[in-house]
Amino acid sequence: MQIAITREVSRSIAQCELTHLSRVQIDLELARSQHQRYQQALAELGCEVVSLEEQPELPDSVFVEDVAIVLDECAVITRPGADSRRPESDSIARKLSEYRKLVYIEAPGTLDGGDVLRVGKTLFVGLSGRSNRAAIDQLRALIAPYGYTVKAAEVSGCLHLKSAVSQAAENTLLVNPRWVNPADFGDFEWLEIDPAEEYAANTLLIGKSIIYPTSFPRTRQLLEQRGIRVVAVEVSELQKAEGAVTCCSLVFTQPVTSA
Ligand code: CIR
Repeated sequence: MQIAITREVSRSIAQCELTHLSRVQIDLELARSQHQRYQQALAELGCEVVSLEEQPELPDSVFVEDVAIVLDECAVITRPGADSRRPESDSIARKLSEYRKLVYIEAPGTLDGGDVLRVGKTLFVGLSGRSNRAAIDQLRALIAPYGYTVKAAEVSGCLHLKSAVSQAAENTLLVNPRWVNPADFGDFEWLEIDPAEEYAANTLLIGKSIIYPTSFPRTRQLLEQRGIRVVAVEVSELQKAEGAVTCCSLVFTQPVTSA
């Protein structure tokens, strides 16, 4: 069974962190209904959605991906690169402790989950404005005992590694080659986004389907031509907060225990 942890959109999302985008008005009600539909897509794809309550004082708290990395053996509680986001960790850690042993990234390390692309036993970690080498070294030491390999990858021009590259199918990565170097990622098949859609490389793979924004029709066509099943969601308001589809959930497998 797959669990997807999500969190309701904060009423203060208009005060979110922005790095590469200019601030434009966010329609809170629309953001919330788009987020509802996103959660519904997760449920339709077989996830049990565990929705945490709103954190009114934490503008970016809907973006739960950034505060943890959930592996089969443990959950790594990150130390987000933006000061305003550090208080998001506590309640996610409490919830995750119901499922996993917790381990922590500590100062001077900073790490956003949006910088971590996990493919099998390999974790690619973006060196971005949010995540640094100290955190990468800590992460490597924390999870090496479980057989994981951690590889650093330079990111430029975007917020997180997964703004630039994400997994679209078992052996296929969707990439914007202007923001990362494909050579850093080994032997995967590559699908390049349509160059007219620079934010199109972030997709959330659940089973054999992907949750994907409606705002990138050209890249969506490329994905579908590869035989990838796309569940399209409208996320315009979350995109204005520099979010995308991976960042709104923490998805992990939980063995079904028999009574
Ligand atoms: C931030 O700048 O931290 C938020 N406004 C957006 C975070 C999006 N997270 C993600 O893509 N993993």
